[in-house]
Amino acid sequence: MKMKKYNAPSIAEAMKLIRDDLGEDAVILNSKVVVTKKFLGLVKHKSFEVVAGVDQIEEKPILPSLQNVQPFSSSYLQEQESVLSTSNIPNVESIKAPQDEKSTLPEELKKEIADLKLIMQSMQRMSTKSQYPDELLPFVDFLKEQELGEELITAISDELFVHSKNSDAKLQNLEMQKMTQQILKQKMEDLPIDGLSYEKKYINVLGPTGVGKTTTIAKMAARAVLEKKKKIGFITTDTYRIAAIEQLKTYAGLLQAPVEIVYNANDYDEAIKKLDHLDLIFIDTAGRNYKEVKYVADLKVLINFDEDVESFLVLALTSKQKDLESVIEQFDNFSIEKFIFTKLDETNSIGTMFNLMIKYNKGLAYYTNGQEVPEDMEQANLDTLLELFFKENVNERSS
Ligand SMILES: Nc1nc2c(ncn2[C@@H]2O[C@H](COP(=O)(O)OP(=O)(O)OP(=O)(O)O)[C@@H](O)[C@H]2O)c(=O)[nH]1
Ligand SMILES: [Mg+2]
Repeated sequence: MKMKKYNAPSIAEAMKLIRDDLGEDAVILNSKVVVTKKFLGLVKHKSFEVVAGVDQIEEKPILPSLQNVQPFSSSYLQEQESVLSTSNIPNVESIKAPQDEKSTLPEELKKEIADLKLIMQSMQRMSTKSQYPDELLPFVDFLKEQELGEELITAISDELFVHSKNSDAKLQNLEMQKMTQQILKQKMEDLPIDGLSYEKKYINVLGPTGVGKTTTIAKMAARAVLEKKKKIGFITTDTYRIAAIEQLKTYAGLLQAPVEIVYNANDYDEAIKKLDHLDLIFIDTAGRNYKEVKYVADLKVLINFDEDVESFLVLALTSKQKDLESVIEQFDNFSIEKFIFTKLDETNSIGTMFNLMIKYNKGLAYYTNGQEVPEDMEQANLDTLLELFFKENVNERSS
């Protein structure tokens, strides 16, 4: 058996090196994580060392004698070249049988081409799927269904792979869950994950149209009054729609709290003075298309973002991750420490929460799971979030 040692930053990359070097019949004999330290041990670099081997077999020519074979026409070759150049992994289905050579090709060669096509199809399947052992694949698929980001999935799968190679027993689902939770925990443990700090007087709630800003403010305000016995008030800058003001006034009425409506920066200063005697002031903002740069700039002029303000960006989990990323980037220069995710009850996959928090280094204050005020909201907690990730259905998640 021919044996070789490979070193790569991820298992996927190591597998590629092995396949390229030793071929598809190579087997993994051993693997381990290697941590190297640089700069007096301050910087740690992780890589994977994989030992692979392959039985050496006598090479036999695959194709029969090609003496009588006519070459393919240059137009056919050009056509196939353009198919291959459009993607890294060629789509085998798109490689057509040569039309004009049909009559001149010997039967034997036609059969060889058909066989080659089958081999390529199976290689294509292998290259996309089986870089991990079979026992890991359903779990990797689950992570994908949860819409966890590709980088996170690779990091998790690599660790599981190394663990499975180094243990005699088959990895059980529960064990894989625990390891995944541990990996995500390591990546998130420095993020601020909890509810309102109750240390700042002003609470700004920002975000795109219809995500649940006003409803979430009502939920937070109700809890501040009922659970923390705080004296609260509201300011709304959403003066574009009568219904929006009425919506906030209804909630304020139930909590017997004052509401100030603010049209410009002067009104804002007045409102602040009027509500100065209160413990907490919740500021509701207009839902506007976040792509309107002017709206985001106007917000900055109107609302105070000084040190006595806690600002939250509200994002609905029913939106596409790419769109949520644009929103986050649009609000980049507002000092937002924590997200609030809404409409968890309307989705089955919550990987997006983890992706965004890790990518943008932001914490989480609450996630909401329904329209009822104040009950349909959970204060964020890292361990609960990690448990939630593996709960099977939305009803359990909403409890
Ligand atoms: N299913 C579900 N619906 C929610 C949730 N939170 C809010 N909603 C609903 O979403 C709709 C919009 O909520 P609002 O609170 O008015 O949203 P908004 O961000 O203030 O909207 P604009 O002020 O128009 O930008 C309402 O019908 C809410 O009841 C939630 O967690 N789950
Ligand atoms: Mg609103």
